[in-house]
Amino acid sequence: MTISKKLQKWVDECANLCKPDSIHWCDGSEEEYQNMAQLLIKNGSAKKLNESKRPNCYYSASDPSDVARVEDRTFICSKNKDDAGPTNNWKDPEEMKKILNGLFDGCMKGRTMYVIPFSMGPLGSNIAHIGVQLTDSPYVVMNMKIMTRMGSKVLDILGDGDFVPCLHSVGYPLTDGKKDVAWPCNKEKYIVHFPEERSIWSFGSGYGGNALLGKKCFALRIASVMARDQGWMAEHMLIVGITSPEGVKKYIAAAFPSACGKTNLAMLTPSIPGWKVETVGDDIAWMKFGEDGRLYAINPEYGFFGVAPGTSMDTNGNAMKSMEKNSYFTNVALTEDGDVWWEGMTKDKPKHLTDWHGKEWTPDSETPSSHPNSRFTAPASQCPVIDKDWENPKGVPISAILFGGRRATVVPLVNEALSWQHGTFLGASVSSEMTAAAVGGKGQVRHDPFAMLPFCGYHMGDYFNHWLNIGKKADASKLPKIFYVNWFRKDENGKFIWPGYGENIRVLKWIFERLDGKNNFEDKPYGRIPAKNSLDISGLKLGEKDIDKLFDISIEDGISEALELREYFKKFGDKLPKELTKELDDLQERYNKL
Ligand code: SAT
Ligand code: MN
Repeated sequence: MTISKKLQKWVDECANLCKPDSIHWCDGSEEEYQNMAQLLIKNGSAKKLNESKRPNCYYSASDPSDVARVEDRTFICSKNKDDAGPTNNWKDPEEMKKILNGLFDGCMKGRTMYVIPFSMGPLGSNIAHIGVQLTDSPYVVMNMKIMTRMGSKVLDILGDGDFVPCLHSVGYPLTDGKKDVAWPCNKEKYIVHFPEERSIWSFGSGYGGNALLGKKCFALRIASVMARDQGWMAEHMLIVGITSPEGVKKYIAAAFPSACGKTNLAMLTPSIPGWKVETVGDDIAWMKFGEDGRLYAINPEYGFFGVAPGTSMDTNGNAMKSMEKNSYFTNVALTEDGDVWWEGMTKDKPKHLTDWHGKEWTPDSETPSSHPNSRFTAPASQCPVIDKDWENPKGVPISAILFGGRRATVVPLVNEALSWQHGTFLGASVSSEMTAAAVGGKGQVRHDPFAMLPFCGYHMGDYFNHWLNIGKKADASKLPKIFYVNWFRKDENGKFIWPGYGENIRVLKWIFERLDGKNNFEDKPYGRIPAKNSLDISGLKLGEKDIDKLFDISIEDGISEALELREYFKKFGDKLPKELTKELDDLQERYNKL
């Protein structure tokens, strides 16, 4: 292991502050992983699942107060408040450091501090970046091993280069003989980013994006700042390769808010013959221009941290197969024979389970057996349809970008942007019903531009501008085409109209044809939709009326949506690019002409 002076100094400083009993440098070995598991099991924090059912798999249940990202405790501490913008919580960095220094002082007493060197992206790729996370949670070490490339090999590549320092503590010191609990955490939580310093401090939570700092904190919030400064893109997008029956392959990236089906789309099993979908990533895309002027994407992650409930052999067989072994399950239910279960996994509910609270559960129970934001952590390499180029250090060339959200009304099944600028406007206009992935507000429609609302590390108005600049500097003919999709349209009885999942290939097929320049579209004020009979619905139990409903937007609804968006855009003040106002004016004019 090569440890640079800079890294050693930072680790020493953090150890002086956090005062752990010992320090462990993670080498990333399997032996180390199993040692962590034993520690957790001994502490009552984890269980090993039945080896013959789910080899090398572990399970934890969190504290009921620590189950999802805490957006109201997440801060972007840029020097100027204006650089964090109206969509982020902000505090002066010096003031925040004072608070954090207080909280972290002695916070690891009685515990071990683990040093986790990790690479976001294939080791040595010039799109990849390195971080080092310090944590007092063995659960985090295990999950980071699945989610990132981690251990001594990363230090060898790092040398004395730059890394993003990520300091994490569950905030539960074992002082004065205090006994540990199964899921240590703290009522007080702070998920803090210092964009100028490019550093992350996270206190009080052990769950998901709050604690696995390579994911949202680094690969999105800090990386979005790096991307702005260096002319690339860090996006909340899945990446898939789609191959047509003729054997032509194109890659697309797609942005959806958390828990809106990115993992399902990334591993889709096509319902129509001849089409193939292969997975590069299911949550985050880092994209840079290649020498040929096209945008290339890598998946900075190494695993999937997917929502469990609703995942089944029917909805996402590839995810189910990805987690057959070497995986970690959090907040799902346990079966009598030592396996896992969650709502929607099988049609028949098991007669008896232990729910995520550790209580007995039967189908008559009034609460679900698994938390709605319960998760599986599984190695991406285990996905049966992982793309052969998923670890290609150069990335894969992107032909289309999709935006989407959960909207019961007003947003059509699919809609093509007229240009990169119009596509940027569509991205900025994304709104979605909130899900269990964040604490609070479930079901409420909220604006979530580019599905980046909780993840943009700087002023969202500047982010819009960064997107426009990418478009200006590129050769337009080589840029991905942009589309907006909505699988979640409901009818007057509140039922989903579109079957979704594997049937979404039908929409991808139309998109594919549009990328090939086929003229099978019709103009609407908001963009281009499939011309009559050009969406392949053969074999679906949908009538023409249903299809019409999927695209139906009345003039009044369209205009009121535009007016509402104009109101929302005011939030960004002078940072709102004039190009977006122009797109809004044009949209309204197109409606007025009808
Ligand atoms: O941020 S998490 O990784 O906990 C999950 C999500 O919001 O996608
Ligand atoms: Mn996500």
